Amino acid sequence: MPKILWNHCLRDFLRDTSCPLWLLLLAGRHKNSDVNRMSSYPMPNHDTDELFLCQALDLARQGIGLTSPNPCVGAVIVDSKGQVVGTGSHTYDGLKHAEILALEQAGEKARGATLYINLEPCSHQGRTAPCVDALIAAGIGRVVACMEDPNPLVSGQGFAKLRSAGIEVSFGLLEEQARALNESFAKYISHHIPLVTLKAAMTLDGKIAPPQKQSTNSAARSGGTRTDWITGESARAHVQELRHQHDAILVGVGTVIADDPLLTDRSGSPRRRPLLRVILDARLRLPAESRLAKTAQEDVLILCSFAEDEKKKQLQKLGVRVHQLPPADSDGRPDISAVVRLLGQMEITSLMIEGGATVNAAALADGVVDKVFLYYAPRILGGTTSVPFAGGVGFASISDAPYVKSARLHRFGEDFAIEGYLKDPYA
Ligand code: AOF
Ligand code: ZN
Repeated sequence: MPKILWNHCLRDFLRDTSCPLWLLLLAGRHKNSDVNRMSSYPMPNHDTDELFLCQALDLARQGIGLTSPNPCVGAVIVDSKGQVVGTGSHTYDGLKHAEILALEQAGEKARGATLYINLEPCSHQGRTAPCVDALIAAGIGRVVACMEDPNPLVSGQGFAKLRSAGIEVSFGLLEEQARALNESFAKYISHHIPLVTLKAAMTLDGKIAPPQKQSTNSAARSGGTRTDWITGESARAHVQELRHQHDAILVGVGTVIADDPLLTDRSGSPRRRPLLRVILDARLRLPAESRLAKTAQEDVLILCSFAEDEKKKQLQKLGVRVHQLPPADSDGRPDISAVVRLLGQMEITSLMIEGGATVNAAALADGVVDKVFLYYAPRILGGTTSVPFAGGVGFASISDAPYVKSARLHRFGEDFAIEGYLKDPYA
């Protein structure tokens, strides 16, 4: 078993569960030994279930970047002696669902065995046949899942069909982790629009940049390498992980002109579709010599209201996609809800908005933001002309201001981040 699975598992146990010490020692032992030997340890059922579900969740996480617009799903089949006889991890291009891959590995050994899976097995005909039928046919005796499938075509019907075939079904263990893993799938499959995360890196006093003159095109000034990062290396590496989890990233053209960013996923992990780089650019000001335009391979999408024909052709020749949307304000900016709907039509399940201040404010004002990931460095910039996290007119009263629920704190050396929700992705 890949070492990373157990490492992730242990981290989750330490963070999210009150795992007994003996179980941690046992899991530690598995790092260097064969997981199949688990059967020789007398363990209460609940903890064994949690351990195998943890393994299924780790297999599911291997699909991040490879499953969208489908969910991340991992499956583990364990026989009556506690031996792992099959595992599966879904990828969209691989077509087969995780439980089918695990069943194929298990073969005859699936009879009477338990399936551990992070998501309810499907009961509908999609690109593939219903998994519940295959599980019933293979003689699976018990199914332990983390959560119901939020897909309205399934939601509960998979479990019902398994139960009516005499299979013992339980779900709800490690549900919080499982729901977090597939939150963008849940939003997309129910509403056909992406989950929108607003990300920003700022000083403790909420500034994203010093007064504009000093920060303008710092990357271009220093030959493409920025020297004025607010947060440190470890927080910035985490941003790459966040980009890897997303289908699309969006910034305003002002940010492109000021910073000349690349907006690519540099996590180093594989992905099935390139990160779609979306620029809100009402008047098609994107410089043809920007790094974005120079690296475009149909993965840069400009959303504009007015497009001068010659500039449009010039950018399109470079591999930039240009799409016109009706202007929603006097400056010609499109409505961000219309942008989000358009991205949903392109099978974008997750969108990360990375600024600047005008776009951040518009996204909050339009009510499209589902969650925030706000990074803070221990600095205080001060001043009335430095750039705030969100510009515009702001909210008129405390009661109008969006409330961030279920906030979690992450540490990155001396920097930290707040991850929290403005809306429930499963609502
Ligand atoms: C997956 N992978 O491992 C499981 C899924 O069009 P299809 O046949 O690929 O069906 C996709 C749906 O199947 C998906 O929306 C979800 O409801 C369900 N379960 N999907 O992509 C899997 N188990
Ligand atoms: Zn399925």
